[in-house]
Amino acid sequence: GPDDMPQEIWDKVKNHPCYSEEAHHHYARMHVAVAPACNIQCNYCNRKYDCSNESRPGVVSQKLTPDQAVKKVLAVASEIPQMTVLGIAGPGDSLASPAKTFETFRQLAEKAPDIKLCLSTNGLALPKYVDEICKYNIDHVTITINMVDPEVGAKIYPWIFWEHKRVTGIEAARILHEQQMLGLEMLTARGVLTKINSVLIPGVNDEHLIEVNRAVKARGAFLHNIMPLISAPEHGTYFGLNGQRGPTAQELKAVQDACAGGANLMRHCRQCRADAVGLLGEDRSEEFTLDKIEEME
Ligand code: CLF
Ligand code: SF4
Repeated sequence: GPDDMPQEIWDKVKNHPCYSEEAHHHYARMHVAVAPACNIQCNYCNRKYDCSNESRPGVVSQKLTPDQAVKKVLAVASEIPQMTVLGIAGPGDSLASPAKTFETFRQLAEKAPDIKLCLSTNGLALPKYVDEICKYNIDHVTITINMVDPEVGAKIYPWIFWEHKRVTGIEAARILHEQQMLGLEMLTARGVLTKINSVLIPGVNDEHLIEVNRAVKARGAFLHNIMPLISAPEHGTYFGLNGQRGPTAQELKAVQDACAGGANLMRHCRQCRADAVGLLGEDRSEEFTLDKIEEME
């Protein structure tokens, strides 16, 4: 609340439904699915569906060009005045399609300067784009960080695509880890608010997430969102097909409680889709499909 943080930070969080628990009752966010590609492979991903960095896996979003996305944001903003935040969270990684992501943000910064801009990424390409993030006044960045130890990372990420080559194993996890930490430090230095998402994978990183919480707090993360792995086999992820289960509600709470006193925890995440529209947990994306927006004009 306003009593326990500096005014300039409160100004950034007070109407962001993900950064303020209170704000999520009153303010809405929307996502536009403009970023189709990805530069890493997570064992909890099925490329047919939305990125699980931020989103509920197993949901197919309507992919948009930057021009279509901007049109949609302006249409939603005129219908839902509580819509304060526009996020790009997939369906792949926002920074693996940088031209599409930043063209969308560039147009919105110009045409809808009151809407706050938000982006979610796995962090691999983050250091490279920090300048561009600051250029469009993107005040909020989520990085999915599931480990700070490459040995743990090797169980989550079979490969990354780095400097035009595929890199595998511990080396891949080490590079990803270094880029995530560097990207987080750079954003903190520039005053961008960061949220860290961690996917809780029982038996893989459950005990390790306390170390993740400490490491991100030390680098200035504003919030830590520990999300349950959703690995239903029908979604066809590597984890799902190999019998990896998600955590129970009690296991999730136990890890969150063990992190108490570290980086602040977000506990109201609803694992949105990459084209979500509305209050958290109230998904109005079906009202704003492209054909319906064209009818509104
Ligand atoms: Fe979207 Fe994410 Fe920005 Fe929010 S969602 S890009 S920070 S505007 Fe929010 Fe949805 Fe949870 Fe994400 S409830 S999945 S934390
Ligand atoms: Fe899939 Fe997202 Fe991981 Fe990329 S970052 S592999 S889209 S879950």
